[in-house]
Amino acid sequence: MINTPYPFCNAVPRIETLSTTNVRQAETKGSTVEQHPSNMGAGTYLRFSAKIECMNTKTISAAGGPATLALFDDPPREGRERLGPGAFVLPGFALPFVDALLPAIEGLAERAPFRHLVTPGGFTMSVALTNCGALGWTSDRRGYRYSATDPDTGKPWPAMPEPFTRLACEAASAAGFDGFAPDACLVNRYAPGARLSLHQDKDERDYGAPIVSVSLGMPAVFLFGGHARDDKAARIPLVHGDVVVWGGEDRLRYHGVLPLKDEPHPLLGAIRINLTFRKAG
Ligand code: MD3
Ligand code: FE
Repeated sequence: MINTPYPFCNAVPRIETLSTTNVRQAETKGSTVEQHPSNMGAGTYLRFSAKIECMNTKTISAAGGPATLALFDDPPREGRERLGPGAFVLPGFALPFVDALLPAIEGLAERAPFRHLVTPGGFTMSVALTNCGALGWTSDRRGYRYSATDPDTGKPWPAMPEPFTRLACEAASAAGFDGFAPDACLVNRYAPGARLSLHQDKDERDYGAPIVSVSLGMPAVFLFGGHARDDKAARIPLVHGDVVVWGGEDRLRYHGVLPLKDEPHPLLGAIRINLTFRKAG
């Protein structure tokens, strides 16, 4: 288990203040030491008790010896990849927002905890979820629906944090959908092995608005299918910070997520978080 500073990853934080000598010592003992992502001050490090093997990391030589640099130190990946007439991947678009998103997700999870819902067919979803915004997506034996309240607490879902709304709107604009005003944000949490089988998103009132999806943490392979369940699906690898926008003709395509591999991410550990922004009501 990797320690991360975010309890929604079910891991205990290990944030330490270390001197250069301490860093070297910890590394000799097999720990991986990284600078704390949110600039808590010089000398603040994240200490991982085991070596992390992860894509998106590179080892550099610095004055204090080799150190692992995490994704947020990589050069920004820019541009726009077209998947279909109305579907775009914006690689790394969410990276500048990550420092604001993660504490906000932590706050949401305290008020509306992640849970594994049961589908109308009686299966428990491998993905755990929660919601924020005016409407939240839920499922039980009676069906799928959007609800203004959390069925677990009877209270309204937490408000959509400001950085969520800003990221969703800016991403939609970058993909050519101006004026996106999401009223629902579904937060999906994947552990290794969790998956989402092929489905369409049809519970929203208006299919005219796009859907914006933000990937955080472990990488995933996204399945981008056609308008019939049996159409061949393209496999789209998505990594931490990627944003996908789906609208227009592509809005009702079948899609899903392959079972996640256990490829821990330096910030979130063995977790993938996906934020899905929708205009539901
Ligand atoms: C493609 N979640 O919660 S949204 C979902 O990674 C869901 O957790 C995905 O699918 C996840 O329903 C990412 C991606 C998405 C949403 C709507 C689409 C892809 C789409 C509509 C058409 C085509
Ligand atoms: Fe979906």
